[in-house]
Amino acid sequence: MGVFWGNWGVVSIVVLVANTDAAEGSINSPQDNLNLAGDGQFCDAAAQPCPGQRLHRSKGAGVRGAGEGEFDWAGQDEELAHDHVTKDGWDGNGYITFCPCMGNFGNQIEQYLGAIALAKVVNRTLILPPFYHVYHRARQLQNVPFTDLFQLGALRQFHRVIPVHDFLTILAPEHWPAGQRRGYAYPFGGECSLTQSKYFYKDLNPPVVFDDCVPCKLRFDVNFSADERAKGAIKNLWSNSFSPQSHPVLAFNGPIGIFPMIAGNRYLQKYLRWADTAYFAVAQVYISETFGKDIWVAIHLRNGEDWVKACKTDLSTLAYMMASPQCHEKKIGAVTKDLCLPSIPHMLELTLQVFQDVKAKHLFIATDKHPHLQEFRMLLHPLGVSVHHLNPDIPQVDLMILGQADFFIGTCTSSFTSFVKRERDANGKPSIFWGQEYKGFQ
Ligand SMILES: Nc1nc2c(ncn2[C@@H]2O[C@H](COP(=O)(O)OP(=O)(O)O)[C@@H](O)[C@H]2O)c(=O)[nH]1
Ligand SMILES: *[C@@H]1O[C@H](CO)[C@@H](O)[C@H](O)[C@H]1NC(C)=O
Ligand SMILES: *[C@@H]1O[C@H](CO)[C@@H](O)[C@H](O)[C@H]1NC(C)=O
Ligand SMILES: [Mg+2]
Repeated sequence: MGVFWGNWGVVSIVVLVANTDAAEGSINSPQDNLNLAGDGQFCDAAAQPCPGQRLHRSKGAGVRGAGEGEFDWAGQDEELAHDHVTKDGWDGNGYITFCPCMGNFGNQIEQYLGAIALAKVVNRTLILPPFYHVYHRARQLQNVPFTDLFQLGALRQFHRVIPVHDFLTILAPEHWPAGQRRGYAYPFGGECSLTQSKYFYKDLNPPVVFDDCVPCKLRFDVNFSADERAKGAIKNLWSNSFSPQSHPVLAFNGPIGIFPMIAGNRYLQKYLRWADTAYFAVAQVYISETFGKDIWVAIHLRNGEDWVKACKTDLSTLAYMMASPQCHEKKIGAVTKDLCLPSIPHMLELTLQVFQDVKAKHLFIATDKHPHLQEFRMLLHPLGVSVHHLNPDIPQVDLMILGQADFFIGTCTSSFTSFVKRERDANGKPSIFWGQEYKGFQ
């Protein structure tokens, strides 16, 4: 069934953390192994498109996931991968879109997955909004198109989607003309305001101006693993309130999926496949040059100032915190300090247990702030294990790498970790979390 927004105490923590995320863009940790800093080859701050520069590689050339996931998307089905939308291709069942404008990348992806689930159930085409922002070493990238990071065709295996730019340039002029555009808002605090969306949609290309604002009271998410009857009830409620005839385009001013996302929708991650970009190539080259055919363990350390502050909350009163439902049941007292911000002794102890067990040759450390290289090297060099840290130009490269490790240790409360965990689950790769007793990777 749908889950209503509730538990305002927890929601307000999420908002607090999302706001402080803005300060964490600069990643100052030292580099190791591969020097990408200032390398204009991958992302020239002055040039477009960025970061989604395409590689012109031959069909099926070693794209991630080949033979691992449920489908091998490499170079398949050009029909699905490209837009052949014409102005006659209007979907009579209507469209839905949103602004993924809460929090950072991990949060935005969860909002995206919630939106994908809802679009599927209400059977409207999802207009794919750009990511609100993506951090880059040189500058913050605003409104990064979905297709700069992910494959269109993979998502189309699940549902009808269209990039917002195509929608606005091909379909909107005739079917959703200026002067008839309504924005939709969840009534936070009872107000229907388009301030936020005006800001967001005005930055689209072409920009969207709304003439009207419609409050939406259907404040719940779809649980994709729920039964068809429950999903049918949601569909009916939505179609009765917003028929495609009178509400052809539901353009929301904010996220339409809750955070943290509903567990039943996590598997939808398998339809998010990294696009074949220069960034993806950086990750692949790094992996093959650093690890070769050896077994390697990857860890995610979330420890920037915003995180340290968030984890100072009185955890004992919370049933869950931020992304923590990914690693435990929601119950009071379940969030411990080591789940949120693991201590160095705990991290070293768990890492040692893992290396004694899995006999890997390398450790890869991804972090928003402190990689603790010295500590991990002192621990692992005696075992003949080498320790690596990349500090890439954009955090997505770390995600690409973390997803492919043989073993992964993540931060339970972090949605950056959640991305990795969901992707690894989809590919049958094992993961564990800091702050939990080590019981092996089975
Ligand atoms: N490069 C890099 N950046 C990270 C890492 N962990 C966190 N970040 C940055 O910090 C942000 C954290 O925000 P978010 O993705 O919403 O995840 P959450 O705050 O941990 O739930 C990320 O989007 C990145 O910009 C990491 O391991 N590597
Ligand atoms: C969903 O929408 C598509 C496209 O408009 C349509 O072809 C299909 O019949 C719809 N499915 C249902 C179950 O209504
Ligand atoms: C989602 O649906 C499944 C199957 O009906 C159920 O087991 C699960 O508890 C639901 N989860 C949520 C968060 O509603
Ligand atoms: Mg965040």
